[in-house]
Amino acid sequence: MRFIDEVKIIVSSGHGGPGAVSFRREKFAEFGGPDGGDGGLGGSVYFEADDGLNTLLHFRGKKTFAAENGEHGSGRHRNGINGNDLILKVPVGTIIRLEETNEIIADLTKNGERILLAQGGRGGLGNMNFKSSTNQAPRYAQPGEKGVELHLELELKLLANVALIGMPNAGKSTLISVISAARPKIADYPFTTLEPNLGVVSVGEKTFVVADIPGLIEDASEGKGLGTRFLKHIERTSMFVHLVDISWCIDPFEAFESYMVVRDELMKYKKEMGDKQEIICLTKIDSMSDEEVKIYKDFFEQALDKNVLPLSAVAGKNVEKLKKLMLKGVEQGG
Ligand SMILES: Nc1nc2c(ncn2[C@@H]2O[C@H](COP(=O)(O)OP(=O)(O)OP(=O)(O)O)[C@@H](O)[C@H]2O)c(=O)[nH]1
Ligand SMILES: [Mg+2]
Repeated sequence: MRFIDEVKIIVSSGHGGPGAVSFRREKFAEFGGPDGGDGGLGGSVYFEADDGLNTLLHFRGKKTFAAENGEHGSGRHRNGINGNDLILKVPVGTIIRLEETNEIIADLTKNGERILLAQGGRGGLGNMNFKSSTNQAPRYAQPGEKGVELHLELELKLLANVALIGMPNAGKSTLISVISAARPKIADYPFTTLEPNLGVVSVGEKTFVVADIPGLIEDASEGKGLGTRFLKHIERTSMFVHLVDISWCIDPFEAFESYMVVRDELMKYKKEMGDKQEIICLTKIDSMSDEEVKIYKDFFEQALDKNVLPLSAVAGKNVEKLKKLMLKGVEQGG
């Protein structure tokens, strides 16, 4: 399942501070020896892989990232303060290219891996370094070395954290279109989704990736329908959100049966699929009365001994709540 998140940014390391020209002042001598200190080192730019991040979304909206410059040296042999380094966190799996040549200069594959991309400029030497037998009073200090500016392209192949599952027509694509920028084709007949869609969902500062796959039908694991062709793509997600359309059912038994069909197919595909975290949503509740919804909710909760969430993607009912539950599940991993 290919979905690529890309951003272009400019990073620059800090300039080194210039060295100082200064002479010691003493009571009876107008000029003592040279005592100008060195400039501070410019800050460097590092990239660090962090498995708490799932997307490059936090780079959107800002284009340039700079480490601090080193400070000037000063008299009395005082060296300038070094500029702070800048550490930019990126998700594990981020590839960094030079924009101009397309050359890959970093490929961050392990959590905590840190690489130096732009070295800060060296501080210039102060005049205290240039005293010699022929020049007792050098009036010269080095300028600081310039920092480096790099135009970069960051690229991340997204892996889904959450998969939406359910029968055809359950409302999976509608939900992903409401919670993310994904714009899948939606239609009122089974099997509209032919290829999985991925969408990035934000909750406050946090983001995660949701996959919408074609619906699963009975005997999907034996090759019926489209669903299981895509099950391998969602094996690595931390959780499932299982959508059950209750709006068409005659009674809760029928709804529960349709839930079990999907569960069975998942587990026939691979038994471990049944152990993943699962949020169950009863969908399309905008077309039902509260009393009706409650009957279904109670039935499911008693049968499964866990909470289920009534949902309407169209009316926005419990959508925010679902996003928070998803985030919690993603953070717990699984
Ligand atoms: N009333 C109502 N209709 C909905 C809701 N969500 C989806 N629908 C409708 O249900 C139909 C199917 O929705 P989809 O989002 O395409 O369902 P899907 O689960 O992606 O279907 P497949 O891709 O076939 O598996 C469409 O006509 C939607 O407009 C909802 O919250 N309320
Ligand atoms: Mg769909």
